[in-house]
Amino acid sequence: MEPLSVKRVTLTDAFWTRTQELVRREMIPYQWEALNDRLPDASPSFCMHNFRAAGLLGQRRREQGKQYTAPVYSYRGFDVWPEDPAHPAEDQFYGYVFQDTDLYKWIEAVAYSLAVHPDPELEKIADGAIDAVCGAQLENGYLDTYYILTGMDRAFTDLGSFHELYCLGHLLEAAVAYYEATGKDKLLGAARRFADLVDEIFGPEPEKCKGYPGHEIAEMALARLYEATGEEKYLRLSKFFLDQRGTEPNYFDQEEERNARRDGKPWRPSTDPMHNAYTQSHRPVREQDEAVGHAVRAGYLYSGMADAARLTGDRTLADACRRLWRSVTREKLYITGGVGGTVSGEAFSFPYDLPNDTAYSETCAAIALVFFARRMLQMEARSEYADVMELALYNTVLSGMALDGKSFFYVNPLEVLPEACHKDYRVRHVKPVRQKWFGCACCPPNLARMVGSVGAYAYTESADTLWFHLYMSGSLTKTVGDKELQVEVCTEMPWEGRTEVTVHAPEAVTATLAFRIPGWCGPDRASVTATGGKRRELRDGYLYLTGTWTGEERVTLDFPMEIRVMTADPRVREDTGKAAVTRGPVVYCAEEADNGPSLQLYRLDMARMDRASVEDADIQGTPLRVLTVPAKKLRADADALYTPYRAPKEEDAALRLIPYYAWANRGEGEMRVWFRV
Ligand code: FUB
Ligand code: ZN
Repeated sequence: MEPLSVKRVTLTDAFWTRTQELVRREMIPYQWEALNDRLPDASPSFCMHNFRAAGLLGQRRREQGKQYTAPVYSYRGFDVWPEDPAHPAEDQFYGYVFQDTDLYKWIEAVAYSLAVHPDPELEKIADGAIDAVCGAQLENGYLDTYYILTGMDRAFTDLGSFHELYCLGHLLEAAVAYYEATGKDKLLGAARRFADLVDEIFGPEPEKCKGYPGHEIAEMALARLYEATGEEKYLRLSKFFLDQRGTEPNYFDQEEERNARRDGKPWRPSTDPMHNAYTQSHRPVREQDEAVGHAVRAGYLYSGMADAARLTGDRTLADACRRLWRSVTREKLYITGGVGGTVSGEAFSFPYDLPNDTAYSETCAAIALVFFARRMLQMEARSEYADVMELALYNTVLSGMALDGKSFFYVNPLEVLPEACHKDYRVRHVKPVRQKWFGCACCPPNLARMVGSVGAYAYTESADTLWFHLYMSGSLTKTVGDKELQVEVCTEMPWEGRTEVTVHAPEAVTATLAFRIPGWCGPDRASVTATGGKRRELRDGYLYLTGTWTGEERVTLDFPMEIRVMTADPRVREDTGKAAVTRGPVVYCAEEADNGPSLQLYRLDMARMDRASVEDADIQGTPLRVLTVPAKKLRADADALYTPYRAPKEEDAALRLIPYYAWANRGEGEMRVWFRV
């Protein structure tokens, strides 16, 4: 099954076009300023600075030939910052080793925006940025400003942690997207030249390097490049990286040892059994059955595995994807669709360890989960994949950005006490308000490319079938043989569950439309009516309607959207005896702004839950639905830290709940998703 390109899906959806407009009008221009270090009071990026510095180096080399010697740096750490940020040296690299990727993600976001919203001025800026990227590229195709500026002698010597192949991956993603959106192939050409160089250096042939990316993404990006160009060597390289990962002797261990010797440092093999789990290189990928390690890396790896499984028909790889999917979604997924519960290594913790206040739940990790889910859907249409994709999108992905698109969360906790964020080292990673930018700014441009391409996640297709995974108002054309179905979707998701699909078939077409029955509704409560007597089959969470579509036909989907009080598996220690409130795909939370401080004093009053209500509201001018649910509030009148037990004194109360993604848009305050019941 193939996804539909961004260009093929016209979105008219109130919710998503508003969010995409934020990306177009706010985030893209704002992030361009950030990449050029022009945002006052925000962490500098030095991203464009690095491309320009690398271009300058190339220019000097060309002008001065062999007499030119590049500066040699004694410190070549993982991140480098100028002593005086206002006066960076024009020829030096700054930032994290993967700083280039912030621009690549931005270009990708621009591409999705241009695909549906031509904007010559923005395109000109992006073309200029692409010129800067190409100006930095070495003659042999190499393209990573960190090594170009700090010394090519170390290129490809620290794959485990220095992100070169991660930079390649993001470059490929951006280049394909920009080519598909604009037809311009300058960046694609540069990206292919870097990929070709990597293909010359890495591979199964005896003389080639047996390494693979320390931070995955090249695997899925090479698969995408293969699909865009038809060039099989890119798929082979992706497969090589996947096949190599976790084989013995472990490449990263060998590399560490080599580097220690090179740098005259002591080295001893690690005795930690989880060593290498951080990079998912602890075992060959086909033998992995538990999601471990750095969560973004993991999500990108699993996405690459699913791509390769689909494109090569590799069943053992597909089975590994299914096992890893189960591990993530049955044991390690927050109710908000976030993953990666621990700050230590920005990683998955052990099963059912899902703390709320110390949660990491990085925005990029939720985005990676969306990528993984979409690729599983391309392999097999099972609604559980789309359910999780939808959950992640409407909750943790969107909570990564402010409602005005101008500030961002990296970490997405489920419980916040601002005082703790300021005073307790254990939650130092949790910010009670969104930040303008980050030194390590992986999340904001990732969000821009995710939101900009969201239409491409709603559908997949095969020759005669169109699957509806997410419901968004808009239109598209499905071609079946030499005939067409024009499909129009009208919905109020995520606030109401009724969706009308109108199908225009100028000529009679035999085809199947497959509609996902959302898990939050279930097949027993869903109702689907269709004109024209189609054959109906409910399979793996999709209702398949097959038959001849002719003239104007209509499918009406009704997915009752009720307020649901959800509990967690009792093995999730932090949520035992607690409940969270959801409605449709949206998870709700309480904020101090509506309910006052000390949110821990509230419990949900299940006996009166039938009085819970839904109403339209807005936060900072953004329309949304809020809930009011009956609660009891504990009187906080203890006169000592500890007192003998007595029945709690509670009073009737009501909790006002807002969508989780909209929290922290009204200043600093407490927030909580899980409540005692
Ligand atoms: O290492 C590159 C990116 O920076 C990761 O994906 C994020 O988790 C952050 O560490
Ligand atoms: Zn991130």
